[in-house]
Amino acid sequence: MKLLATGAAGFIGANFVHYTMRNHPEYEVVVLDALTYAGNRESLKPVENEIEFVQGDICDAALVDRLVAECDTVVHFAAESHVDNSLHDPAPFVQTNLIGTYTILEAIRNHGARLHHISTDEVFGDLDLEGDDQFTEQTPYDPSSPYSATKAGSDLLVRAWARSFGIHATISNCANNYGPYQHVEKFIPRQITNVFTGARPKLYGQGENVREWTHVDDHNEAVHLILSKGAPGETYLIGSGDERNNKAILELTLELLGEPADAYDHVPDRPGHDLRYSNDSTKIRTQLGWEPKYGDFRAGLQATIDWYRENEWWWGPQKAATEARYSQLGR
Ligand code: NAD
Ligand code: TDX
Repeated sequence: MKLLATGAAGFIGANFVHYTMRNHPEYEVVVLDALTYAGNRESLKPVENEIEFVQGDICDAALVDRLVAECDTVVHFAAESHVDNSLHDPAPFVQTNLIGTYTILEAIRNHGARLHHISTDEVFGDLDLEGDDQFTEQTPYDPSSPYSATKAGSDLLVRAWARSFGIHATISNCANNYGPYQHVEKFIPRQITNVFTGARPKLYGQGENVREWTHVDDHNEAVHLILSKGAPGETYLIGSGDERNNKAILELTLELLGEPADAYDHVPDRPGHDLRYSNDSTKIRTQLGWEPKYGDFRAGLQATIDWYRENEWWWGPQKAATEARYSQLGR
C-alpha cells in the first residue's frame, strides 16, 4: 500500500508519518511538501531512511498527477494553516488551500486513488462562550477568517468531487492540536519558547476564547481509523472534549515552567477572533471506535514542554523570524 502524505514536513503531517512508521508498517510513505516557512525537513529526520521525500508544490499539476498515479491513498495535510498570517496576507491561503486542493482532486479523479482530506473545526465559525453547544457533521459552514474560509472552500470542493465525480474521499474536521514539532508561531509553542528565550508570553485580549485541545497522536490515530474503516463520502469530527480558555492554558503552562501565574503580557486581540470551538465527536467514537489516549491534558502539556526544552536545535532557528512577524502585526 503506497500512501502519499502532502504537507508532512509540517506539524500534524510529520507526526502522522512517525505514527504510521510505528503502527502501520504496511504503508510505504511518500511525502510531498513545498517546505514553506512552516515546513521543516528536520521533523522527518528520525524516519528519513524509511520514506521518500519529494519537495514540490501541491499546485504543480504535472507533479501531483505523477505522484498520485503511483499511490493507492492520499492523505492531504498541506495547507497554509495560521489564522494570523491569513489576516495579514490571504493570497497564499487562496492559492494553496483552494487551488492546491483542486489540483489534488483532479489527479485523484484521473487515477482513482483514495483521498482523506484533513480539515478543521474552524470551518463552522464559532460558538457562544456561555452554553454547551457543539458542532456536528451537520452544522452549516460559517467561517470567520481567510484561513477558515479557504479550508471551508477546500472541504466543499472535496464533497463536490465525491458526489459529482464519484471519487473515494473522506474528510475529518479536527479541533486544535498540540504536541511535538508544532511551529513556534502557534499558541502553545510560542508561549513555551518565549519563556525559554526570556521573552514574556503574549495573550490576545482577555484570553477568554475557548479551544478544544487534542493531542496530535490522538488526531493521527483517528485518521488511520478513517483510512481503514471510514465510509466513502463521509465526514468525521474529531476532538478530545477537553475545552479550556487561553488564559487558563497560559497559566497552566507558566505553572509547569515554574514561572509566576501573571508573568505574561496582554496584547491587542486578533480581529474577528472566534470565541469558542467544540466538536461533538460521537460519530467517530461510536462508528469507528476512536477514543483519545491523551486524556490528561496537564501530562500532555508537560510532555510537550519537555520536548521543546530538549529540542531547541529544532525550534531555535525559527524563533527570531517568527517574533519579528508578530512585531509587525503588533502582537
Ligand atoms: P503546518 O503549517 O505546520 O504545516 C503545513 C505544511 O504544508 C508545511 O510543511 C508546508 O511546507 C506545507 N505546504 C504549505 N503549502 C504547500 C504547498 N503549496 N505545497 C506543498 N506543501 C505545502 O500545518 P499543521 O498545523 O500541520 O496543519 C496540517 C493540516 O491540518 C492543515 O490542513 C490544517 O488546516 C489542519 N488542521 C490543523 C489543526 C491544528 O491545530 N494545527 C487543527 C485541525 C486541522
Ligand atoms: O500568541 C498568541 N496568543 C494568543 O492568545 C497566539 C499565537 C494565539 N493566541 C490565541 C488565539 C487563539 O484563541 O490562542 C488561541 C490559539 O491560537 P492558534 O494557535 O493560532 O490556533 P487557532 O487560531 O485556534 O487555530 C488552530 O487550530 C485550528 C490552528 O492554527 C489551525 O490550523 C487549526 O485549523
